[in-house]
Amino acid sequence: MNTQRPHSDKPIALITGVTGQDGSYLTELLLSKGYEVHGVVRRSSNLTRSRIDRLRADTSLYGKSFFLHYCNLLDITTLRRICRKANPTEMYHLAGQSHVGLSFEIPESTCEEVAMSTLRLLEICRDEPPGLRIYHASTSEIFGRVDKSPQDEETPFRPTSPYGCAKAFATQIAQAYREAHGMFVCNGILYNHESPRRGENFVTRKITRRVAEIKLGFAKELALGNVRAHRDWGYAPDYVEAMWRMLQAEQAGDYVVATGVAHTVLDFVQAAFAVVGLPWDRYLVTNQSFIRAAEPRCLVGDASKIKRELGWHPTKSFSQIVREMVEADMEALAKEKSRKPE
Ligand code: G4F
Repeated sequence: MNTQRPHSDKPIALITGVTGQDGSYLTELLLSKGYEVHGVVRRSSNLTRSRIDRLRADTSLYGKSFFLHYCNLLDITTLRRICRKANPTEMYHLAGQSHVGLSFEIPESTCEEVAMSTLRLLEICRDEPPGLRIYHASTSEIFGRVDKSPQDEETPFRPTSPYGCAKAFATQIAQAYREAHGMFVCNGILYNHESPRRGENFVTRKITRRVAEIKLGFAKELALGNVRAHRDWGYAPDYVEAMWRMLQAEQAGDYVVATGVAHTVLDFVQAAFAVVGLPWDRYLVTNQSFIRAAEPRCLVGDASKIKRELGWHPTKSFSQIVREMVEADMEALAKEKSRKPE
């Protein structure tokens, strides 16, 4: 079936990975813009106390302009059915195993989820009526062993992890479908982006959570791996704005989304301890088990293209992001403590 897309008076978005940091911010952004939003949720996702809990509990939204559908990304028949039912004008593909370190432990399932699921989703979209716009969540990890900084859309792919390899495939297959089938598919090549909603197994949130625990007397040390690694850390709500802008462009393309400023993990540690007024060197220890088999070189992005063509700009500095995350963790921990009986 490949008939014309029926006219709808409001834009409709389908989001895979809706319960994640980015999925939750994107849902809020799209709802605020008047979209009908359909989220695809893995059966195992913990939906109670999840990042979209507030939206699910809002009876003026849930079941009216916000809908959830259960589906594993490998269940392609169900995914196709959901797509038919939701009839989206925009598809945001964010789902998949996203922890780089873990991808060395579970490379096959990472590649299945990240690479093959993107291909399968593109195949579904190819059979949809024309006009569907697709966003694929690519990543700076595709650049890996870089020989120049900052990187841009022309930088060659030299991934260093199973995750990076899977994303490189997914990015290239999205480009191939854009060229071969004329589909509107954008790759957002996003550098690290953080917020209080970041998962606790990523280094920034691990640091801010542990700093709050140390400050409030629940922990004694912060154990990390390679603190010399460089990353270009931005603010997650800015990055979902970039995703949306890509799908409003006249033409589909690939865009680097980054701040252009690199910091080390140690910079982040120092900034986080400074927020609570504690000396970082008293608490930081190295744990070899967090050191990865391989690391990319200095990842820092040149976002000139998206700034020039789509008017996107980052709104928060490194130190503002660190402060917001530490303060949010302090507040959440203090609340948890007041709820627990002594
Ligand atoms: O926070 P991370 O785990 O993020 P990483 O590996 O850069 O990946 C994140 O950003 C990518 C780019 O947007 C995404 F594609 C990906 O899905 C994910 O969102 O690690 C950052 C750095 C690494 O160099 C790591 O080796 O921190 C170093 N690190 C040092 N100690 C640690 C730790 N990372 C973690 N997770 N835990 C540690 O204890």
